[in-house]
Amino acid sequence: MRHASFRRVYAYCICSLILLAAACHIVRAQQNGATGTIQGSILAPAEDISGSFMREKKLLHYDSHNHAGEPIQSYRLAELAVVYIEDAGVRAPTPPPAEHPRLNQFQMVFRPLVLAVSAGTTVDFPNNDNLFHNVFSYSQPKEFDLGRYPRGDMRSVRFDKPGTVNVFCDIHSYMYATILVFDHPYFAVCDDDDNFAIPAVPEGHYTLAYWYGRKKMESKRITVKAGETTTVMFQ
Ligand SMILES: [Cu+2]
Repeated sequence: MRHASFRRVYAYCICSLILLAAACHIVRAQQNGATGTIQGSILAPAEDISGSFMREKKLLHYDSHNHAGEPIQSYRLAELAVVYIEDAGVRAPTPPPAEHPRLNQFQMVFRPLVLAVSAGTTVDFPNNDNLFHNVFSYSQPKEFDLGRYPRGDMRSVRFDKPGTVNVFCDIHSYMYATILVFDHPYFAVCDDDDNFAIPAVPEGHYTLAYWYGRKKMESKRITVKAGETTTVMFQ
């Protein structure tokens, strides 16, 4: 019995030392400027998620409430795809952006569909539709309910804890978006040419994940070396 318990303590100590060594390595790499770049591209799924989603849900409600004749905007890739390191291993908080990122309510959907922010960032939720919307979340990193508010109003939420926050509207049950909150700066939104770049990543081994639309699609083990560029393709 005592022997088994000793083994558990021994294993715990070894694991702690490994994690500590990894964290120290990243901090040292940051201090030394021993960083590399991750860059690459994604191949968006053949299914047009934004097109099918909008046809299925939004058109039912859009015409009677909104700007007559205005074409419905599909999501751009930058509103759908985020690439990020899952296991940065140590907190590397970054100052929140001077300008609050926005999760718009426009044409009966949240835009973007996925929003990536650093912990400590305040996100604005403007209502740009000709009817009331609501914004709420029951997710563990941040529970909130902004109530119902009309066109032209905007409410804000600060996200301090890292994690995945699922956001809904209690009036339109299909309205949904995801806010990914990170306690490190190693994430990037894909541009409209399918490319992404994450600069100044401390050298080391990581898991790089790719989120598209409503879910994580794929993750890959990668190695970042100082002064080098690691190229990653997701499809
Ligand atoms: Cu709504």
